[in-house]
Amino acid sequence: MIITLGAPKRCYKTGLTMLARYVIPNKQSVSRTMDTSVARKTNVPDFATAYYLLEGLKEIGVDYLFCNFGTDHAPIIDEMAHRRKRGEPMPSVVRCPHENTAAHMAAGYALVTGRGQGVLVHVDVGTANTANGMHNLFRSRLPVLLMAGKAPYTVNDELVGSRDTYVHFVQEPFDQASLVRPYLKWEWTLPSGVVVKEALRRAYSIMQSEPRGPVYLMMQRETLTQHWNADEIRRYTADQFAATSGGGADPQLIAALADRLLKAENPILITGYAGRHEHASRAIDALAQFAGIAVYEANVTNNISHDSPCFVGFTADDAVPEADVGLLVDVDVPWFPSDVQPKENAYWAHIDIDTLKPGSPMWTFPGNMRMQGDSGRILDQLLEELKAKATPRFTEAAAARLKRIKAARDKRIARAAELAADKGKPGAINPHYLAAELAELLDDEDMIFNEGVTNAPAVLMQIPRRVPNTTVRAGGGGLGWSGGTALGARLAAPDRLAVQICGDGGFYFGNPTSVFAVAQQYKLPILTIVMDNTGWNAVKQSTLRVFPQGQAKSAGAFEANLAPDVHFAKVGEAFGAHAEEVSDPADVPAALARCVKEVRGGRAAILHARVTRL
Ligand SMILES: Cc1ncc(C[n+]2csc(CCOP(=O)(O)OP(=O)(O)O)c2C)c(N)n1
Ligand SMILES: [Mg+2]
Repeated sequence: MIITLGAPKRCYKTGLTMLARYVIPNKQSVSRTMDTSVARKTNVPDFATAYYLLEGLKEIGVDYLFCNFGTDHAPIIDEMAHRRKRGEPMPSVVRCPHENTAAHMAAGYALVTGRGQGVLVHVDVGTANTANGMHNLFRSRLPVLLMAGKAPYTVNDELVGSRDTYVHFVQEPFDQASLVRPYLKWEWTLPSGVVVKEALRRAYSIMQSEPRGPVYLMMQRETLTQHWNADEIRRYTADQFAATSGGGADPQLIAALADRLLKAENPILITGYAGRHEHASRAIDALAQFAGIAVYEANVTNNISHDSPCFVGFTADDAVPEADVGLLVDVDVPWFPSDVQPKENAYWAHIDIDTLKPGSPMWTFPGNMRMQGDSGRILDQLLEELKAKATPRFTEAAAARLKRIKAARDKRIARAAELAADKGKPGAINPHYLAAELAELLDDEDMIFNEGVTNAPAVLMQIPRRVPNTTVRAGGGGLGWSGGTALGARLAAPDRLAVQICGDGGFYFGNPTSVFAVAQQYKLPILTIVMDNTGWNAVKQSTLRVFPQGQAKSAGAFEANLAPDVHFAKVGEAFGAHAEEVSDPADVPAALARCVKEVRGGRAAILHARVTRL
């Protein structure tokens, strides 16, 4: 059998592809050459698994593959060329010099469209480089289909794709998926090309089902080069193999919660990521206005219009100890229990697409009642019930609460204006002022990727948003996400400005050469603003929180300072971006305006701002 198979495979390698494309050494070819009882039609086109992989990806709705290639992808690369030559559909390829860019581009794309895309990386090493991204996607509940090769399993040239280079012998760990497993909803190694489309449909259904998240498919070269007749590969259509969406709630629970709200004196609502869905945003606003509920964002994304009369701010610390009925809506960390504790007998209702938080070993925020599902639908049900039950006394009380909420709103807005009025000094621009100036230049639909770390609150306070999901933070804590995410969002929404705001530390983490390379090569202009405070302020602040009078403080040694006198803008310049460095607060408005103009005109821009030092 080995002799029979050997000859055609070598022809394949030396260029007689037509012959080899029909006689490929796998179990199926064996059946044919051995003339066994399994009848195969010979007049049906026959292609490699990689061909069906690309076709299947397009069929499930993967329009983009964010790729960082290696030896494992030879069969895919060859089939890409075949499909392109024949004009057959397949996902567009975006080559990313670093996997961190690829993973986060998929995040940005999914954030805007709701659809997970493909990230194709090199065996274990490429997978390891996506771990930070997978952490962020998982914690942000964003779908992505991560794919990687695996080292070939044949070493003696038995099959097309056998090991043929050094790295194939050193790139097979015992458990490749373990590199990203904590952040996965599903993983599999493709066992045979005959199920490739079924596997893709399964992967897609899982990543798109709520709560969404990453899935991981591994593939060996020998599997990708197997040939199958077209009629052996079943299609799994979206119509028939749908993903699971979040549903509404049990009417009995809704009725019970409405009764609580009818009697509440001081109800509040805290949300973190409900704004991912526009209808949830509308539902929160409508319920809050009807019932006089103060809304706080425990920020991942902005969730309701900051113009809403019920939106009070980004921390509920003052309100939590006073609230008698609280709604936690799509939120991971509503407050820090070390800072604030809820009132003893308060009633908390937890409405979330992910009430269990199974990805977190510890999660102990209160929930006298928990309703898992689509928060928009559940809040619509609740509002309907409340309207049916509302008494004049309730309506009066709600109106009185709205007045109190307005006072809290006005106070917050005045405080923000006060903070922005101080422009800072040369070499120490006040981040509040910078953010407020940026706000002047943005349209409602423009998107901000806020990786400002200790300056993130300034961005939140000074750039009020009207459209939900237009200021975003990663649900995870892996720094280096904002550049790639901005690129992916820009790809999905070419008419909207995508602004990456990061600290100097975050800029390093984001593999900026890779980000600017993609911006240049694929004409994806983004605006990058680096708030450079000369190091890791978060690290310094954390040390001070734990040891307010510690040795690090006495010595002034926080292990937080980074290289001084760097010129970050030159990184962008190297890739054709418009580049500016700004130190004097007086120069901020004009510099920002020039950068925004460049980006709107089609060229990436970077503004390195020297802000208040840590
Ligand atoms: C990948 C990764 N490594 C390390 C950290 C730990 N960390 C959290 S904040 C921070 C400092 C970030 O510095 P910068 O972006 O300049 O923001 P700043 O703290 O100065 O506001 C670090 C190192 C992290 N969150 N992610
Ligand atoms: Mg910093």
